Amino acid sequence: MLPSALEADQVLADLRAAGVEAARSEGSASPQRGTLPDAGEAQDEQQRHAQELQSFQALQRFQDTLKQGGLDLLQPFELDCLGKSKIALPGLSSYRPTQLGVVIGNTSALWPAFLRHLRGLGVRSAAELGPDPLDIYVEELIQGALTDLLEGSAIRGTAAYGHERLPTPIPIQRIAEVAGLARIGPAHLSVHSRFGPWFALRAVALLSVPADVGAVFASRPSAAHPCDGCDAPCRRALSGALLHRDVDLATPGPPAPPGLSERQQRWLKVRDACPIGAEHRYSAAQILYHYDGQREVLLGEAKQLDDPARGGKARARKPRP
Ligand code: B12
Repeated sequence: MLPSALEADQVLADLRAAGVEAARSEGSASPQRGTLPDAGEAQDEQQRHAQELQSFQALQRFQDTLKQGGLDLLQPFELDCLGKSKIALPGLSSYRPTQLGVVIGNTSALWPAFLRHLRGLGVRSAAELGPDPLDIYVEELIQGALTDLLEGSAIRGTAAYGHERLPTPIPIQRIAEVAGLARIGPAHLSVHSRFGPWFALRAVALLSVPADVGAVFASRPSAAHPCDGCDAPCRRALSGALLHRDVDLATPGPPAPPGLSERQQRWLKVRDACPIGAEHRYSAAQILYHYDGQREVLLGEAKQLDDPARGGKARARKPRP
């Protein structure tokens, strides 16, 4: 939802006040008392205000488009965090350290949006789909939202995708960590304070606006490590998955969807071992797609697959992280 002009003005005023506060606490020079801005300065100020408002509204639309498409996690951060943590990203050097980065991810909310999209395309058989339809969907959604953002404002921007493996994958889990979205747990899964490991990381956007404009996303960074104080049952599950042993597949826990291969049942145990976010576990169909790459679940079988009484054939395929 776009804010009304009044609401937008108020948020901008708050953002500016926060900026002024930050500048003061950093000890930067404050304006001299008693000096009135001349007409030129007032005009500059007005122009800056209008541009900020435009950026703010364009970012709101960017957020709305991504959320409607199922990318419901947006975490803003100051690009300086990457430099400080020695994290490199393609294109990063053409942005200032004070500018805005956004980590884009999703919870289980992506699945129904993705299925809706495929239904809209009228896809009837798996043969009509490319090898990674979800990655393509995510990329088109983000690229589309980004193009609208750049065309509708003076912002410059780009996005790097977590699924791209060449020349090397971007360290999106470490970026999510420094951005404050989620922390890396003992089983190498990123753990969110609310969703646990039941979310995915999709892309990082770099935008040429001051980082504080990211307040529009209203997503506060989380400082505490959600794994603090946990006795890390995921560790044992991880060694079971890596060594194909050590975990009794019949141990209590949420049932694996019928038809999931034994190898992927072990990987699923790693996520299920986390005590946080179990209520946000993916549906059976989403698990079969992500873990075993079963594409039949995309074509109208999703509802039946979510019924635990239904059986199915195991097909071990390449996982779709
Ligand atoms: C290649 C890959 C894999 C490979 C190998 C991983 C590896 N590095 O050895 C395999 C196929 C094994 C794999 C498995 C899975 N993956 Co994977 N994978 C990736 C991918 C595309 C690249 C990893 C990478 O090289 N990163 C770059 C390096 C530079 O990053 P890094 O910070 O140095 O290292 C991090 C990871 O590499 C990982 N890691 C490092 N060493 C190892 C060793 C093992 C055994 C594992 C599992 C992970 C791991 O942890 C590091 C942070 O602690 C990422 C996306 C991404 N761009 O990161 C997804 C990603 C890490 N995978 C993800 C997932 C969900 C999975 C699976 C559950 C598969 C699935 N079906 O969904 C499993 C099991 C993971 C688990 N721990 O339980 C998610 C994690 C989400 C989350 N909440 O944490 C990611 C972020 C993709 C996504 N779309 O969200 N994955």
